[in-house]
Amino acid sequence: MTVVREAVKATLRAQTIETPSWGYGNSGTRFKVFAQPGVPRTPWEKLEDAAKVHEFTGVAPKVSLHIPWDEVEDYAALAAYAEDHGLRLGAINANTFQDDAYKLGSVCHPDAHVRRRAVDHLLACVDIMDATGSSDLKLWFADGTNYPGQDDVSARQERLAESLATVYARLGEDQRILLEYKFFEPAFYTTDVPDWGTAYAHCLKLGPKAQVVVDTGHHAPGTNIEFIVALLLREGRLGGFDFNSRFYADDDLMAGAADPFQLFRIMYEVIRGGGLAAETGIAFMLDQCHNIEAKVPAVIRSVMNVQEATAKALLVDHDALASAQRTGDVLAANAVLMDAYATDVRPLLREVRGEAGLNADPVAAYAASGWSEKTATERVGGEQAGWGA
Ligand code: AOS
Ligand code: ZN
Ligand code: ZN
Repeated sequence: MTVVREAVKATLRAQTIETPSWGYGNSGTRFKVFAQPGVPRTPWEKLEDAAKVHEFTGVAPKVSLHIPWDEVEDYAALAAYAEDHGLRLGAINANTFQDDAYKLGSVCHPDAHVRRRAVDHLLACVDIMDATGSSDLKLWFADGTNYPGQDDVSARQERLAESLATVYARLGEDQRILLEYKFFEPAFYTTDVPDWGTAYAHCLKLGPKAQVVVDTGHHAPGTNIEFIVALLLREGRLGGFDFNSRFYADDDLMAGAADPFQLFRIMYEVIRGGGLAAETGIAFMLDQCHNIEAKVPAVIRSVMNVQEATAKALLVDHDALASAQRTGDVLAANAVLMDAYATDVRPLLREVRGEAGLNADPVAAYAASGWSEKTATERVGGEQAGWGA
């Protein structure tokens, strides 16, 4: 038992969760963006906030950027600034959805000029990755149609494949495409990458440096996300997660807030498939917006929720489970999982933090640090970080 506990603690210590730069900025719905005092005004200040999350949790050393929301003159300098703050720059998120030119799509647009513009942006993102040392180009396309007959759905797939192939050819040896899917929004009739199957098919065609991202908010209600995770992991095509919570659609609420049991089930499949091992390269990212709650503590809470789900999933008794599964003891097998889920892992995580020289309670430690008061005084005129919905 002690051996198991020590192994679980070692895995939890080694866990890495990547936080999104846009989660630190002001955000809202299409109805209203509520500005908060002290929000970062620049990418540099977003990194300062992200550094606080890492300082108090010890497991959030990477930050995803979004281009152009995090546009700077010198990306190598931004990477150096991250390093000075104990961080590394993670995925570069491209944006082919906020220009007027993209009304009918970007990489799937019927006009070759618009497609070229979108592809050029993606290639520019790879240039940025070269400068920052990031290995991941994260692609989510808002492309789709609103009405039957609006465009040729199959031709759009062809354009998508062509555009992706151009970008794939530009990738460096240690770089990859992480392709995200989402079943609706902003398009309402067809979406060009609506589901894991479409993303997987494109990744297969592209080659081994293309993998799928599972954003937990991007599925129809009732979808069994952990099955998708198990399948992609098995096929070597699970590139990473965008963790967040949803009650209705792509709500981007704090990970583990709406359905901690689902997060546990996902983490169980990750662990079952060996996905926590660093060599699999699975990126455990958050993709969230904190519209009404304080941002830095919300990111801290989300990181802790992922840690708790991971800890519970690590506690699943594999031998007992395998034996119950072998003998067809449905109730016993289910009980093994439920026992792990019902375990209060907070004492274990407090221990892990204490042993790492951290305060056992990251939220309280952050509150006591005075960072939110300091930034509220010093950062006057924080802008919306880009994401409005
Ligand atoms: C959009 O719904 C996707 O979740 C994106 O991953 C992300 O929220 C956006 O691209 C911000 O970078
Ligand atoms: Zn996402
Ligand atoms: Zn989303």
